Amino acid sequence: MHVIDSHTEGEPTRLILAGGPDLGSGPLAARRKIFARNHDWFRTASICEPRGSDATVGALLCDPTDATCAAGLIFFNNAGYLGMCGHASIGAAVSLHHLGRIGLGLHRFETPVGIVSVMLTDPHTATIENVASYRLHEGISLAVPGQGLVSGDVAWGGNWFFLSADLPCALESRNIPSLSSAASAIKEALGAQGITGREGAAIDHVEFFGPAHSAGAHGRNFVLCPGGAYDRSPCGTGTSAKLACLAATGDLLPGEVWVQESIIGSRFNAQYKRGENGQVIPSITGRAFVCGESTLHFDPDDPFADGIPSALALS
Ligand code: PYC
Repeated sequence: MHVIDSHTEGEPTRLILAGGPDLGSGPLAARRKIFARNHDWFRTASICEPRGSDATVGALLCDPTDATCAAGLIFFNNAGYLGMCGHASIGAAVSLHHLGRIGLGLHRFETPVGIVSVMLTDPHTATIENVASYRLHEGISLAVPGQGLVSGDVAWGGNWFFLSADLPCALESRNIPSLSSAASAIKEALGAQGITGREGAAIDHVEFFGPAHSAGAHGRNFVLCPGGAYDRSPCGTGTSAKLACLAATGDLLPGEVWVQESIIGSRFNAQYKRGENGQVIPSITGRAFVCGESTLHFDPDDPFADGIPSALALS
């Protein structure tokens, strides 16, 4: 299996170039179902330990069904499958450019939740125009064991998010373990109390937000991804969900720039334009760097050939 690794503002992406499972040529959402049903071992084998890490997001490069798209991408992590992934779309664009497969300029990628466009402005910088994003619920009060009542919004940014400014501790990198366990308790409480996204979809990302630490940024976040890893980047879909909430309250106007800082201090520049039915179309700009290109080996005698699922994904 041939892969290229990059990180986008600190968050790793492994783009699978060749050697993936045959998923047919249907719509990407259908191919993702076939992937999950028949080839899930491939997900853990390619991105979990010992070949990857809990933080690694996989992007399987597929032929798009839409001829205007440069590529199809199916995203996955240590716990399962993602709808869209902002940082990995930026990572994939930079990696495909590094390989000489796409040039600078505008490209379209097909994903299981829709088409996104990517403007590669230099070999490291890309702006994705994400799928339409919106706030579904405002100011939900959630009873969370050990934390009391936590208030937050539910929003779609290509994945489902619960966004809260009720912080269990300061948004500092030294607090990542406490932020992770508080966010994970919130996720469990959402499930237990039947609070979901549209059509009963699980809210599988939790985002805390608060004031920025560095000059020029507008906010800092901490995002817990499904599977228990935190996003090292400001999270493309999480920033999109945040823009949808800011647009809903009138705190950010179309075209105004929102600089989102991550828990490790990396940044995305974000803005939105109005979409249909009160939705917003977010644009997220970030930098990615290629950090490796390799061939993964799968020895039939290796007891961990299919990867070691993360303890959190198992719990
Ligand atoms: O950038 O959208 C994102 C993302 C989702 C999960 C990890 N990163």
